[in-house]
Amino acid sequence: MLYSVKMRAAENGAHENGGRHISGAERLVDFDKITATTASMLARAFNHSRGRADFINIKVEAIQPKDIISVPLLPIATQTTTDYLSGRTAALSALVQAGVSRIAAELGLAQLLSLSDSMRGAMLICATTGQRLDCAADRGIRVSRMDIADEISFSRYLARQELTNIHVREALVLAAKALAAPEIKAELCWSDDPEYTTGYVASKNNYIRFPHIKPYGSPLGGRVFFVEPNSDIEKLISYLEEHPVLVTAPAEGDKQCNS
Ligand code: WAQ
Ligand code: MG
Repeated sequence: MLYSVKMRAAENGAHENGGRHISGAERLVDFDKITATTASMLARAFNHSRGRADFINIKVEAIQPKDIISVPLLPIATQTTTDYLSGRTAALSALVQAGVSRIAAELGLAQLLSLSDSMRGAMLICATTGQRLDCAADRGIRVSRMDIADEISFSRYLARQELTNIHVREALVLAAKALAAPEIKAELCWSDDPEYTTGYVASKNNYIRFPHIKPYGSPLGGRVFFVEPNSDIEKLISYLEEHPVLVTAPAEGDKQCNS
């Protein structure tokens, strides 16, 4: 049996009472890893570069094994740019390449940039019109109940590409779950951790990293999912929030396409 372990932390009270989002995390772990997982989530919430959490919610729920689906990791590519503005221009091109209309890509980026502070979840935006589709306002939709299927092969896979940090590990798992939804065409994301300037565009074919996509020191980050027009939004939200997903990394020797 696997257990979903979720953490969300805020400063100046709970999120629902207007507290500022500090940190969140979600895992699917075996019973004997629950204690260690919650301890490391607490440590993370209390030692975060965004601020000092005074509200932490940790939720543990058993997951029915029959409900779990497997999805593959997306191949990783990196596009280095000289500064964050050209990083954003390159990210817009990647979104258009993924089938998002130019206007929707620009409106998605603009909505992310116009946030006064980071949300704890993601915005759902129409991939054709750029219109916001969810009603989650400043909260956003939080993707949950996902993890890597095999920690050791994932670590080896990342080490071969000289990627080791927690941001990339978690983002790859989240993007793999999100892009496995038929309704999601592409994702744009960068971190709200002030010191982490790398962001990415994920599509059905790949996960393209942009090492400079925001100014160093900015606490403003976010996520936008670009959604096919006429999608069933409630069904998509229920998949993102509730459907348990394990992500599989390619085995050693498997080729990855860095296009
Ligand atoms: N579901 C939906 N949105 C989320 C989730 C989630 N589980 N977790 C975070 N977000 C949103 C939320 O608006 C955060 O403010 C924002 O994303 C950034 O979250 O090197 O670390 O956890 O390849 O700070 C990307 C690049 C790192 C990784 C992203 O995001 C790489 C990152 P953070
Ligand atoms: Mg963060």
